[in-house]
Amino acid sequence: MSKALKFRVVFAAIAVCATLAVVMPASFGVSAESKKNVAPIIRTTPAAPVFDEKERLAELSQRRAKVAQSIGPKAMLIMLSTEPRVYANDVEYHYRQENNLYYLTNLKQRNATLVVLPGNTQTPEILFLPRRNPGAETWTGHMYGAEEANGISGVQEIWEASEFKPFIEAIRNRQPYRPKTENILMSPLPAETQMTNGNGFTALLEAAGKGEAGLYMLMSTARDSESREYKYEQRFVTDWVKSASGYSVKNAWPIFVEMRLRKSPMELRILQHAIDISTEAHQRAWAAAGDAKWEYEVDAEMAYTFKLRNADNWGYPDIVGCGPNATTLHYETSQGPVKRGDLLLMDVGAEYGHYTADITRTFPVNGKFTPDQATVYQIVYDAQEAVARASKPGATLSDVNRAGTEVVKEGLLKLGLITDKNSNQHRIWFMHGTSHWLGMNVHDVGGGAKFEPGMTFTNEPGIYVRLDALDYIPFGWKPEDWEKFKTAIRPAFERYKGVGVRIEDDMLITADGVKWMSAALPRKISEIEDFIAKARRASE
Ligand SMILES: [Mn+2]
Repeated sequence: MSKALKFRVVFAAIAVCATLAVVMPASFGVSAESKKNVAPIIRTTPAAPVFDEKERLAELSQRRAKVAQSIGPKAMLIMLSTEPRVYANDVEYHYRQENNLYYLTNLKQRNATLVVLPGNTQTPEILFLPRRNPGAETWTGHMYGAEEANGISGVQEIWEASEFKPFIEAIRNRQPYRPKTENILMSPLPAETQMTNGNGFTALLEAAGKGEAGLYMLMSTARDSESREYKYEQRFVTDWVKSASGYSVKNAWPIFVEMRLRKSPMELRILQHAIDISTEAHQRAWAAAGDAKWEYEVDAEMAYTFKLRNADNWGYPDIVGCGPNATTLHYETSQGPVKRGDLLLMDVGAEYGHYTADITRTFPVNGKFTPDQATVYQIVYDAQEAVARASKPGATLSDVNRAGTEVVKEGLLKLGLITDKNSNQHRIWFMHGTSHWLGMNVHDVGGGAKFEPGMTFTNEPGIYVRLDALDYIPFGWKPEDWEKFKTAIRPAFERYKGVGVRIEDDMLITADGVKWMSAALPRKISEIEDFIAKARRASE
C-alpha cells in the first residue's frame, strides 16, 4: 500500500517537473537524462518495440481463432474486463486490463466485453463497448470509439455495452439476438440485416436444445474458494447456472494456459523491453546506492527509471532490502538503513505492454564483496549456472529446480549451515524453488509443462541466513534433532547470519538450450564490482 502511495508521489513530482519544462522551456528544457549525469557505463534502454500493424492484428486474430477452435461451434466464450480496484474510498489503482482479454484484443479500457461464438456464421466475435461519453471523458479520460476499438483489436462486430444484458438473456432463452440499429456501433453486416434464420445462432442454440452447449469463462482454479481475480466471472456463472439450461459451464483457463505458455516473437520483444527497462533501473540503483542512507532512496531510482522509460508500472511491488532485510523474501517496506558493509538485495521488475520482468541482484553497498559475502554469493551463482545447464526443450521446472537446489545443498554443507545433504535441512536457508513461469503475470500460467522453445521462466536460487532462523523449531523437526542441528551449525550461523543473497534472471527456452534475457545486467562478482566502481567514479 505504501508503495502505491509512494508511486503516486513520485509520479506527481515528475508531472510537476514536466509541466514546468513546458511552461519554461528555456530554463527547464533539459532532458532528465543529461540533468542526472548518468555514467556512460549504464545501459540506456533501447527504443520500445514497434510492430507492423497488419502483423499485430493478424496475431490477435490468430489467437482468437485458436480459442474458437478450442471451444468449438457448440460453445460460447465470455471475457469480462477487470473491475477497477479500489485503493481507498473513491480512489482507484490505475486500471489494468484482465490479461486474457488483453491477450485477445489489446484493449485496455474498462467495461469492454468480448464474446466468441465459433459456431455463429454471421457474428463469430462480438465486442460490447460503452458508447463514448464526453461528460465521462472530461473526468476520466479518453474512451474508445468503435473505429478505434476495431483498429486496436481487429474485432469487427461492436455493440453498445448495454446490449450485453439483453443478448445474454436471449441466449439463455435459446433465442437469437441482434440489437436495434442505433446500438450497433460497427458491423460488416448490412444495416438492414434482419433476425431471420437465427442470424447465425443456430449451431449454439440447437446444441443448447440438446443439452450439449458450453459456456466458457475464466474461473478460479482453486475449488471451493472465491477467486481473488475472477469474482465477477464467478457471479456471472452462478447466475447462469440458476437460470439457464442446456449449457454446461467450462473453465476457459486451460485454453489460455496452453497458449500463453508459448510466447510469440512479438510477445518476446515486449517482454525483452520490460527486461531492458528493468536492467537500466537496476544499474542506476547500483550507482545511486553508494550515497544512499535509506533503502527508499535506492528504490526511488527504480521508480524514476520506470517512469522515465514509460513502463506501465512495476510487475510486482519492489523488494529492496539491505543487510538482514535481504533475508525476508517479500520485504516491501524499503524503509531500513543502507549500511556500507552490507549486501543490498533488489528484486525489481518493470511491466511493459502487460508483460513483466522479474530480476534480482544482490550487491555490496560499498562496491566490494567481503570474502564471506562472496562465498555465499558464489554458491547462488553456481546454482543459477546449474539451472541454466538443465534448461532445454523437454525438461521441466522441477528438473531445473532439482539441479539448482543440489548446488545450493552442496554449498550449504561446505559452509557448515547444514549437516546432511540428503535431508530437507537446506529448506531453512533456501525456502523457495529456483523457477516459475514468467509472462503477463510475474508468476505466470504453465504448471508442470515440458519446456519448448518460446517458453519463459525465472532462474532464482537464493540463500537467506535469517537472524531469527534458530529461534523457532521448523515444522516437522523433532526437538532433540533440532537441538543437535543447532549446536552443529552454530559457528557457521554466527559467521553468516544476516546475509541474504538471491540472483534472479529471466530465461527463454530456445531450440537447443536457453537464452538469458537479462544477460545485460552484470552478474559475476568481478563484473558487479567493476561496474559499480566505474558507475560511481563517473558520477563523482
Ligand atoms: Mn521471481
